[in-house]
Amino acid sequence: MVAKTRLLVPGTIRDRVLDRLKDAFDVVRIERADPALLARSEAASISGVAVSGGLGAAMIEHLPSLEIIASFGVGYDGVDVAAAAARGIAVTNTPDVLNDEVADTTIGLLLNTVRRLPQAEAWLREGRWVREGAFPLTPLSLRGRKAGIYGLGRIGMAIAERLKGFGVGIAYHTRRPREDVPFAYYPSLAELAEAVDILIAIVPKTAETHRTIDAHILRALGPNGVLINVGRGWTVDEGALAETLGDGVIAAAGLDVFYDEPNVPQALLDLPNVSLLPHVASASVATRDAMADLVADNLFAWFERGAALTPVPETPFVRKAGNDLESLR
Ligand code: A2R
Repeated sequence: MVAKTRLLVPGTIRDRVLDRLKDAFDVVRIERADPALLARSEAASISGVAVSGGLGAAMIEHLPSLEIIASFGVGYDGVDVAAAAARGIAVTNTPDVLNDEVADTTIGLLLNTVRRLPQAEAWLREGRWVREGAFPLTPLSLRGRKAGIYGLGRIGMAIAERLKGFGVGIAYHTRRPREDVPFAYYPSLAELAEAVDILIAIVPKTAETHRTIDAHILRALGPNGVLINVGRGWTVDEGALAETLGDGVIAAAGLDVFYDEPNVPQALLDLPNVSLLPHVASASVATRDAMADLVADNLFAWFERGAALTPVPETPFVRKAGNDLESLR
């Protein structure tokens, strides 16, 4: 009998990934991505990894026969892609299948933030409608606003499509303008913030996007400004945000992501004009199942047909016997 290809799954991952893999592969589980938890002899037999969360250089280094890392999620900042690319190891993510869910959640968070719907529901549930009468009118409204999307990629476009239906203006900032959209392009984030009164961040976590939404950008957004972040907490200076929200420098914020999840700064929790969600943008059963399937399908495609379905741009490799490095570029 031919030995099955061995995969490592460090830490927790959606059961559906394991169910999909268990018959075709020999799956090895360890509690977390820590080289100390996997003997060298066993590590040498691992050809692929399925992971939700992260895989650092030390763990990649520990796996000499590794060919592919299938990461759960569209953001793959937790995987040391440079270390993988240097060894010709393919990294895959789960793009597109979550666009609509994340965009839906973004609109929900925007409405919650502007129209204070969670507070209105709490008002009803606490019996205040009966005792005190109508919930106070919201000072903010979407009417007459202009939204700026920071990151007009796959998810940013799905958000823009939805925003069209709300009758708000749409503008964006990316490093390079897109040829295929009618929206106003701003070559810097500061110029975008100046031009709009809703800023929606949906950029990846990279060295270039670290705390780019700082006091300067928030001041540019202005006193009627609303910040929505559904990308990565890394992108926002949370201290500056809490201060500007408290001082009325901007009007309100809606956040699904935080700098140090699951820890949310007390200064944000204490503010009445911020709507907070526990990183749920893609978190429906249907969408997480689709993401799980794409993790498994990438591993099947690699080992059965020699090419992953959704490799990240930094690792455009195809499989060769003996795992010789070959680039598609
Ligand atoms: O800059 P461009 O032209 O490559 O446009 C990308 C933009 N982007 C940036 N914009 C301004 N300054 C930067 N330093 C910068 N880096 C990237 O972000 C593009 O418009 C967008 C990313 O789009 P996609 O790669 O299609 O990612 P997707 O699927 O929309 O997901 C975005 C992020 C994930 O990386 C996760 O962190 C999060 O959403 O869930």
